[in-house]
This record gives sequence, structure tokens and C-alpha cells, in this order.
Amino acid sequence: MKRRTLNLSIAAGLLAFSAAAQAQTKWDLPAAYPATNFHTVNLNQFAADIDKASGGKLKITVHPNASLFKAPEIKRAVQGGQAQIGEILMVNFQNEWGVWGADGLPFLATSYDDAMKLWRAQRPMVEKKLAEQGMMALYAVPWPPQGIYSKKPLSSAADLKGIKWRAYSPATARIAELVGAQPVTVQAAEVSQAFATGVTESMMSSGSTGADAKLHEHVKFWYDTQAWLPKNLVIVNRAAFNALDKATQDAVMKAAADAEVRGLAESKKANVSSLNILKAGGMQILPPPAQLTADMKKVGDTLLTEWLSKAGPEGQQLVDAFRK
Ligand code: PCA
Repeated sequence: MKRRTLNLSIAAGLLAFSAAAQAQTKWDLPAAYPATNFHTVNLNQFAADIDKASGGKLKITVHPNASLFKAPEIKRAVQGGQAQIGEILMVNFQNEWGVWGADGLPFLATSYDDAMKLWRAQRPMVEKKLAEQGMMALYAVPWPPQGIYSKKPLSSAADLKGIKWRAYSPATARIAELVGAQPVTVQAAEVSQAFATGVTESMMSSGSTGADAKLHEHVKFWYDTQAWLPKNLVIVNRAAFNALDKATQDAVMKAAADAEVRGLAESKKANVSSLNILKAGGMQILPPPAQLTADMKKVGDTLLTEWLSKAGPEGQQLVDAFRK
């Protein structure tokens, strides 16, 4: 009798244990930027919010700095279910589909307000595209405005001829070609090393990535061209999302909406703080000389024309919706 009771209680305990194990879902979230970057800090808060709101049912582990997948591989990993959720840089995927690259077009959307306006125009298209690919969009956060880092002072685009230029996307590589620089594609996680070893000597990016990479140790000038604000987007595998119960799905969507608002505010703060870090490290933060601005605007016009011809009616529709 005694023995039977014991066996039953063990069985009951095992049942309760396996129910708890089943009720807890674990997701991996590959991200491409350093743990201290504001995007990554925001991702960790997003994960903590979901943990709390779901009563510990959904645990998301953020893997920063391209430690799980390299930046250009994250989208495919989420699509294939190797990761349930991930953070991508939309402009990395411009060759697959033009709309991904709209926020990397120089001088189309140049302020935070415009970046979010462009996102509102992009979002329905992006949602449709991701749905076709078995994924969903959760939230997007812009990087701070993009300027030009250079080892030597610049007065016009001609000063960029022949220099080794770090690109992070098809558009930043194309800019290099148009100004006669030598593009080398290097993802953010390797920027510090690329400049330290002389593989690259200039690039367009935000103060945030420059500060992450301590670029003031290698580069003395940053020209504040405010050319565009590319966005990171958090995407989720549709089947993984569908497998959650309704309350947990709601917790994810609510945390995503909060993360989008919080991320925008943090990006604005990072814009100021990162430029201060670079300045304190001895970098000159300068307005672009008039000729450099004029030259880069021309480059921007070329990129927009080329992009429109590739992106087709969908691209035009997006630009029209943004400019309305
Ligand atoms: N930092 C990222 C993308 C845009 C930015 O500001 C990078 O340089 O890779």
C-alpha cells in the first residue's frame, strides 16, 4: 500500500514536471550587433518583458554580435526555423527585394520622423513579403543618421577616390563604386578589426557603430551628412509563433510595440552619446563641406534612379506613399 502511494506520487510529480517543461518555450534570437549597442539592450528588454508578461512561459535568449549567425544569414535562419526569432538589418536584403533597401537610399528619408514615416509606408509591404516567406514582422528601430568616416579630411567626393571603403549593404557598396572608392563588405562585428588592420579606411555609418568599434582610435573625421537611417527589424518564424498559446502571442505583440517606441527613443539618445564618445576620443565631428554634400546628393539621385528601375511599380508606390 505504502509502496503504491509512493509510486503514484512519483508519477504525479513526473507528470507535473513534464507539463511545466512543455509549457515553457525557449527561443533563440540571433542579433548582429554588440551586447552594449542600444539595439541589443532593447532586445534584452523585449525578452525580459515577454518573460514577465508570459509568466515565464516564453524564454528568449539574445545572441549578440553575430555569435550565432552572421548578419546576412539571420533572415534565412529564422525562415528555416534554425532560430525562431531574429534581428536583421533590412537593407542587407535589397538584392532579394527592393523594398528592403528603401531605408538605405541616400537623402530619401533623413530624419527620425521621416524614417518612421518611411517605415509606416514600408510596413504593410514588408508584412506581406514576410508572410509569403513564413515569417512575421515584430518591430523596427532606426539606426542614427549615417555620416562619412574618413582617415583624412574631405572637401569633396573626389577625396574618396581610391580609398578602401567599408560597405555593409549593396547600397553602401554602390556608393563606393560611384565615388571611385574600393568597397570591402565588412559586417559591424568586424569593423574594429578592419580599421585596425588597414583593410578599410573610410565608411558611411552612424556614430553608434563608430563608438561601438572605438573608431576614434583609427579615424580622425566624421562628416555629419545625415544621409539615411537604416532600420533593424525583428522577425519571427510564423510556425514558432503559431505554436504559442494566445496569451503568450499577445505578450509578444505587446512587448514588440513597446520595443519599437523605446528603441526609437534610445536611438536618438545613442546618436548624441556616441558622437560625444567619438569627440572625447579625439575625432572631429564636422558638418559636410558644401561640395561634399552636393557630390553625395548626386550619388543619392543615381541610387534612387537605379533602385526605382529595379524595384518597379512597388518601389514607386512606396516612394509615393512616403512622400504623400
Ligand atoms: N550601423 C550598422 C548599420 C548602420 C549603422 O549605423 C553598421 O554600420 O553595420
